[in-house]
Amino acid sequence: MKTRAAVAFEAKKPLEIVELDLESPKKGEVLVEIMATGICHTDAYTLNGLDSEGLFPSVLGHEGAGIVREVGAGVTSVAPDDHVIPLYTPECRQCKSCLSGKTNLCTAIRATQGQGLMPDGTSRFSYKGQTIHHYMGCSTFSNFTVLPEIAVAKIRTDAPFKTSCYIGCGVTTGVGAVTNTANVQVGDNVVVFGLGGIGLNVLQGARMAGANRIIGVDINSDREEWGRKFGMTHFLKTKGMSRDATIAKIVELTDGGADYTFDCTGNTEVMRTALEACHRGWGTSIIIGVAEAGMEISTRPFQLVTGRNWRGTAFGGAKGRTDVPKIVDWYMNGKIEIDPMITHTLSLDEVNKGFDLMHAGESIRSVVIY
Ligand code: NAD
Ligand code: AHE
Ligand code: ZN
Repeated sequence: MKTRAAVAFEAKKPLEIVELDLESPKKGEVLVEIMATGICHTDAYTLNGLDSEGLFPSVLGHEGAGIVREVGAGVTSVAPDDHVIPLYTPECRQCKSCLSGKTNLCTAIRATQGQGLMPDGTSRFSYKGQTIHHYMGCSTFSNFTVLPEIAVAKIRTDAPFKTSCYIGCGVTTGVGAVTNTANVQVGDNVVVFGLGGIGLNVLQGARMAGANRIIGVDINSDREEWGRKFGMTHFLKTKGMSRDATIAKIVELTDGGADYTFDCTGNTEVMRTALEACHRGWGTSIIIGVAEAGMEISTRPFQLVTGRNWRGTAFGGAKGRTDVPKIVDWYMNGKIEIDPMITHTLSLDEVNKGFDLMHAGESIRSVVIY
């Protein structure tokens, strides 16, 4: 079949809207009509050539919601007309990682996913006979996409696509980092570095968990108003501030350092600040931000000797097929908010504008509606 898609033909070039050929779903795969997709900073990072796994040409996008239109042989867990959210972190429930109960990082199809291919080692997308790669196993910047069955979460049919697509990455990543990875407790002091599409969801996760002080840190002062809407109690504008001054201010506000800090910037200097702003003896810093290829983190080992912990999280530690439908329920029951964070809705033809708005700091989430 044919599908309209925004294709990343080359790094650092705008996406091009073209009609692609899309093969039918093979064994264990499903064809999904994407109804809406968010634009996450990770899409921009890959498009800018900063991802060590980045492949071109490819169909980016990994924050979608849609409807199953066809299933391949052997598919049992979803059927045509089911509403689904694609999962860049699948959940096979059979691999060593899934069975360990210790991680959400299913390894069943990770190798081929990182090569921009379906589990059988081939792509379903092509353009004028040339192979186009999948991205993060999702490729939601295509109106129709093919996904492995283990990489879709079936969700309730009354959830709007425009907002529930955000649960495919940003919402789950931010809220899950608090509830699954950190397990923030009532009364904990929390600091969130970077109040964008992910950081605001960490804030609302911390509010939901009953955190005491919830400190937001950003270089963009417009983010103060945004943070306060989602539970932030204190704001620190760090543009021009040294690491030591930032840490000193956080230590003062938290009576010795934070119980939990979260990096939602992808900046390795910020990651260090976030670690060192943790409380001596127990504070934990969680890296959410994705750093560009070649970057490394550093700190004095003494920071860890004296009890600070450095951790990371992907997709908020969520097991997609199990947890995503529950997060959709949280949204539909008013336990978490999404609507105000969708600042812009665009057509597929306007997708490049979504990247421009992100880079200009003018959007929280832009969503493409098909
Ligand atoms: P975004 O562009 O919406 O927000 C980033 C925010 O960080 C902005 O408010 C920006 O002003 C702020 N910022 C930038 N540099 C800063 C600095 N030096 N100090 C303080 N604040 C600074 O991006 P997003 O969509 O929220 O994504 C945030 C990061 O999380 C990205 O690196 C993205 O790739 C990553 N991410 C990771 C996962 C995961 O599973 N681990 C999931 C989604 C996104
Ligand atoms: N491919 C990159 C790393 C990119 C990365 O860390 N991706 C996150 C999700 S970001 C979503 O917006 C992730 O899930 N990582 C776990 C995984 O298995 O990819 C690189 O550095 O090579
Ligand atoms: Zn993302």
